[in-house]
Amino acid sequence: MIEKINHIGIAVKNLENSIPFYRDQLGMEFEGTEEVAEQRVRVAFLKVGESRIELLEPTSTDSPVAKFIEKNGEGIHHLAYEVEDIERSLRQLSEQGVRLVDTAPRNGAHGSRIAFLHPKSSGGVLTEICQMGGH
Ligand code: CMX
Repeated sequence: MIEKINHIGIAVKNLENSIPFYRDQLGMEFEGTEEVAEQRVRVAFLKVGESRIELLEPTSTDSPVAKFIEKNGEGIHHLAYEVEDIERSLRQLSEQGVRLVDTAPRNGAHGSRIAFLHPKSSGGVLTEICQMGGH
């Protein structure tokens, strides 16, 4: 089902303060920022081989990322795996009893379609599956 690790999401309070470490100190290729209104976050992507680091800044106090930072501080927020057919993957996971946050895909960055699995079903690691392209 899983093709590769698409990205690792890292919750930050402020993108502009966080980008220089990854771009300038670690030397990653900065691919730009984008607002994902549906998730109430602004994201920055930095390329690492075939994968990316996704920095997530909350755009409102009721954003899931704002709640995460309030509870845990800044840090690793989720792992995103790329799948070929997100509807099929969601169906298979649901049939196997995995608890889903999203029963249907929603819009992510870069025209992707994404869905989250509940961390209670995945050993405390918030897990995203994503399919590239599509909207
Ligand atoms: N990683 C691990 N555990 C997490 C978590 C995370 N990122 N976020 C929340 N949790 C845990 C909490 O610690 C809490 O555990 P306990 O019950 O043991 O205390 C439990 O999940 C419930 O957390 P909560 O703070 O009460 O929050 P909610 O139940 O309201 O929401 C969740 C939890 C996962 C359903 C919600 O954060 C969500 O829907 N996340 C997916 C959407 C998202 O994060 N979008 C932003 C990213 C956008 C993008 O990549 O484009």
